[in-house]
Amino acid sequence: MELNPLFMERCLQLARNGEGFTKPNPLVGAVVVHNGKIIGEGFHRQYGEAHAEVNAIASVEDSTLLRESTLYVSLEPCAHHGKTPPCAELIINREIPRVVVATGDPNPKVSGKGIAMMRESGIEVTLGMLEKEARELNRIFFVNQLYNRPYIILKWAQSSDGFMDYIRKPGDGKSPVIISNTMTHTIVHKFRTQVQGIMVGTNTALLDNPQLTARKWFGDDPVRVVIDRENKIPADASLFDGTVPTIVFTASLPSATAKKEYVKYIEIDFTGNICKQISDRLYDEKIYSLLIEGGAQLLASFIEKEMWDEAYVEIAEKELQSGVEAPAIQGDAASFRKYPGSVQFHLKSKITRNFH
Ligand code: AOF
Ligand code: ZN
Repeated sequence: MELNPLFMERCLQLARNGEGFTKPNPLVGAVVVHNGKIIGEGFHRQYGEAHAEVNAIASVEDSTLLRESTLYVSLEPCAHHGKTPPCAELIINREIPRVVVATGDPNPKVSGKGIAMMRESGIEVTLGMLEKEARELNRIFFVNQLYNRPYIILKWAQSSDGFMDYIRKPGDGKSPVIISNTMTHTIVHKFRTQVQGIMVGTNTALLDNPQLTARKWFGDDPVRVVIDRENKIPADASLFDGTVPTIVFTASLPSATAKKEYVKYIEIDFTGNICKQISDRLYDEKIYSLLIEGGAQLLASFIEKEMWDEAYVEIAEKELQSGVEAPAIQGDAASFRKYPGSVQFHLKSKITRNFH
């Protein structure tokens, strides 16, 4: 029986339909192939709901054909009783004779056990088809499972000559330079739905009074995270409006009366490595992916500590000639996307690196 990578490509395509909804669980797609034709498809739609394999198997109209079919799936079928029963067990019970898997599951509860269970039952298992693509798709999940830390994405927009904004001070009434256009702005909101946390530094919170919500896309808003060493962000700031939970990293907890509803205060030691403390504490809070949107100083700290996985840098064609310098990143742009219809701006996306 010849195996066809196009079927695995279809799995990855299906998996992407879950983008924004499965976090912190992986994006997974599966297809059932009979005599070279797809007779069933499924993907993981929503955190806590049925896994891809379950949906694909359930979608097959004539279930007797399962005994002569091949199941393609983009992640090793699970072997554990989690929110759902083990998929490897389902595959065995439905007597599917062949399974093709893109990549092993890094989750220690599964890791190799799903493959072993199926092989022990006599199923012919092929592992590693489009493995690189499948791991790339679930890079957040892999980093979480392998290194027990959040996946960190840096994001900023800059002029062609490397400035993020004019120099502004709280209270001086100057508006920020608008670098993003409508399209890239919307894309950023889409990114926001794909992460669990979004962070800015104190200056950005004071100067821009951001909401940090994904209101221009559909999906969940990430938890907002802000650094406020001296608790000087005012109570009426948008970050404290209660529409979305907010975490504040501070040097000392505010008095009970100054504490705001919907806000969780976490004390850290500002004389130490704050990036590491933030990463560790957010992971404890089950925030497994973090988008850092500025300002320059906070981004530079994470770059300096080499604590980032990916950077989205939007580069405008116009020059500013002076202002707040954008952080400098050593490394290559893995790809460079120019959006059609975007006359002035490029989104240089994305620079990736290995950080363990
Ligand atoms: C998913 N969707 O399609 C597959 C997953 O808590 P549970 O029961 O949903 O189990 C989550 C784990 O199951 C997850 O960490 C991963 O190891 C494995 N596979 N998860 O959410 C899927 N195939
Ligand atoms: Zn499963």
